Amino acid sequence: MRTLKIGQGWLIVLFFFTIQLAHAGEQIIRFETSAAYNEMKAILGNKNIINDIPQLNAFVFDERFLTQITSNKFRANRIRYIQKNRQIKLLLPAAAETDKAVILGNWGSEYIGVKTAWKRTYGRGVVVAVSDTGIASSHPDFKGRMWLNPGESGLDSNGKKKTSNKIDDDGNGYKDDAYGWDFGVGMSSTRDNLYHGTHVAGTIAASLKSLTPGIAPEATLMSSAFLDDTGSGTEAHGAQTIIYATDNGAKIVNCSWGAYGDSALILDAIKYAGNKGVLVVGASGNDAINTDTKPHIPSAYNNLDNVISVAAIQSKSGEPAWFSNFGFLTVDMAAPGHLIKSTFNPYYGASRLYDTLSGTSMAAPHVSGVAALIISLKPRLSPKQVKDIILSSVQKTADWTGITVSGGMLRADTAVEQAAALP
Ligand SMILES: [Ca+2]
Ligand SMILES: [Ca+2]
Repeated sequence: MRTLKIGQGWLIVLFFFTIQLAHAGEQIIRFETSAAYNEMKAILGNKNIINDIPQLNAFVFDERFLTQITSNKFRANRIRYIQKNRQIKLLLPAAAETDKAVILGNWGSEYIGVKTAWKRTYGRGVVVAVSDTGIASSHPDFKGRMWLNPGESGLDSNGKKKTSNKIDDDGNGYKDDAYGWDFGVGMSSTRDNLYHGTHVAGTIAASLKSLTPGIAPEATLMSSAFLDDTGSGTEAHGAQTIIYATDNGAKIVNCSWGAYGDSALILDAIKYAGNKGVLVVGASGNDAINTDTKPHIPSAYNNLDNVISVAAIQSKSGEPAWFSNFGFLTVDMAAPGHLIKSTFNPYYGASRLYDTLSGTSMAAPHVSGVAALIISLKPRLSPKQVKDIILSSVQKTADWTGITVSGGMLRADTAVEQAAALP
């Protein structure tokens, strides 16, 4: 991982995401019905099923079984799709930059008018899932902010702690998932495998006492992780982070990751979330390209009512950040994403609690934070209503007209006032 060190120990790191080579020989299959899915599971046997996604009648299997699954026409009729289980990986850009990060402070939250919005709400009562590398939950700025699964905490009937009794006490399919889940390692998510998720989480809901308070500093953070210490994860795990968050009470899922191409499974996971009233916020990607011609997912699924795709604003100038993807059809709006100071994983590298990062990864959580403020005020709003408020309350500018759906930049103050005015 390349980083560039500039004055006072600040690190400037930019994240570029793309799909790498297919994950070694894994395929994802989705069946039309649970009957066909159960039948194929029985035929293949548990030991040959790498990953199981019952909510979508889907599972991951080794591709050496592909012929066995597809050769029977009767079964093939009931297969909705088969796709490779590709790998998603964080990448760094060709060029790093030096800039005056130190003097910018918390420009992002100030720029969108968050202090005015805070007169109405701090986002209390809303669970925001961070689909990422995990969250360094012991960071002091997350005190009281982390989600605790009520069904996996306290004592069981034998007097053992539900957090560690190796029993799926709440029956949600995951043993001891008291602190969310890390799909990459297959256990409860208590740490950040890198530092990316911690930074994103801080922008959403670092506490008011933080040096860098989040946009919704009383919202609750759920870690639904899948990216490892190299920033890699599979498509199936990415889809599962969205499904897990949905099933366990999150109202918003922040996806500061992505890939080029298409993914039937991730699209289905997002639809699953939408049907259960969950909003997905996606980063538009960092390759300075038009994603209308080269779709970047999940952000380019913004034609769905429950997806908002977010580009990055250059620090304070209001212009598109030099790296930000854009798209008249596929990018909804812009938010601060350049030289953003937020919480950092204290266990990564030279210990520090804050750092400054750039990327559309940093822009998306500004929107997730505003969505949390809106839902906190009006919990009954649908994802579409929340999206409509956020897009219709943007500050329109010439810079963003024609290259985004809304033509403008996130406004926390205007969005929250619009929500407050609703019956
Ligand atoms: Ca459980
Ligand atoms: Ca348990």
